[in-house]
Amino acid sequence: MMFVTRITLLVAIQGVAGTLVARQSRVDGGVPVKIDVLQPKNFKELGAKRVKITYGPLAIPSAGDKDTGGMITYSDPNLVVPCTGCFITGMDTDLQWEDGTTANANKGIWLHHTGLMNLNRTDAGCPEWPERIGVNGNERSSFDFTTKGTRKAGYYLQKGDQILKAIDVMNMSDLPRSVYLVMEWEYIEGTPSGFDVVWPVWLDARGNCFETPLSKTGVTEAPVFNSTMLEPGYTVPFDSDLLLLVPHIHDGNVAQDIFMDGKLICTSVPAYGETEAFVTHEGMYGHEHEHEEEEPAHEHGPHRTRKRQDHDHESSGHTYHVSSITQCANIGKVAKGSKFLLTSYYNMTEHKPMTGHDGKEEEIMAIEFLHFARPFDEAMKDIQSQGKPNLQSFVDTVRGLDG
Ligand SMILES: [Cu+2]
Repeated sequence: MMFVTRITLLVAIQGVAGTLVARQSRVDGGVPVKIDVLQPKNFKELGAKRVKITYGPLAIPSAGDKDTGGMITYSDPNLVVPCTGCFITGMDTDLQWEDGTTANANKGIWLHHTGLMNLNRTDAGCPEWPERIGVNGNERSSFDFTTKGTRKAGYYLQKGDQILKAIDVMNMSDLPRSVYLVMEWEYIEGTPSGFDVVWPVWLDARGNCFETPLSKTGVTEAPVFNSTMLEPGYTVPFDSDLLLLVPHIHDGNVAQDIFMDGKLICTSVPAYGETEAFVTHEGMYGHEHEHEEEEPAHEHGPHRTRKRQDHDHESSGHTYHVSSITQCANIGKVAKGSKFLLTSYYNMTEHKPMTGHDGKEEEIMAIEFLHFARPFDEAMKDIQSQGKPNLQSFVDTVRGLDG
């Protein structure tokens, strides 16, 4: 039933909006959910809870669909969250089939991006925009603000907070597909004593408000190049604790460095093709193609950037995609006025970049989420003094980048 509704809505949006970004369509509205209760991983003694929320089905057109090319964005401006007036202590994200198994590149499905925003707060780096809480891609990073239960911290959701989630999914197969975005949320209700508020900052080579075109962030030439955030970077306006750093990059990345006042504080390194789910085969019609059922099994050994020497992926017809990336936790005290910059390293000779349906290479990304921990009272005072964010300003900026 929902499937039919969504297709109808999609057609309606495409009919009305002649200004849609080519080969990408948007579907706005509430996504149906299913909620399962799980065992919490940390702070069970403090009443922590864990739920799995399955968002979907999300109908993804085939790669051959002329309007979308198989790329679609679902945007839910009123996401079902597990609680309000609570600390979100952990988030895990996956894309799955109806039977709960992982939907991934080996089957022609790609979690291009998924981002969370709080529409009731303003962003730390770009105060005109709503607060960017986190971004994830096909690497499906885990966000654990408690560092395995060693830190009392979480993202505080207030009553009345409105959370927007955008989900970009790409279908590389010639069949339309139906997938589910699955999030596991861990949380503690109320305001347990001693818990710090996680304050997210989106650090980006493109600048705090995406003011620098990617082409201006390069300090060396493709295919082996850097993307570096230009001055002034991001300056933190309060004393705090730097709790967790989570990067987001694209295929081709080999490392990402974060600098505080010129000093290297974190290096993240991606791994490629750790499981078969993250390996595609070059296929027909110019698209990467899933295994045929009758095709004999291939051996897909792990290909980790941090260990690999050889570059055999192209000759063998396999493409190894980023399957995880390392994070940094518990960096320590950060003084007000500390300045953060980032450099991301790409090697498109060693790792094949993702290709879009227009046949062009996908743009790179160089993003790092800095999660600062702040005392509850201080953080709430700052939240209460914020103005109203402008979602349209963010949407317009992102659309401008796509075009
Ligand atoms: Cu991305």
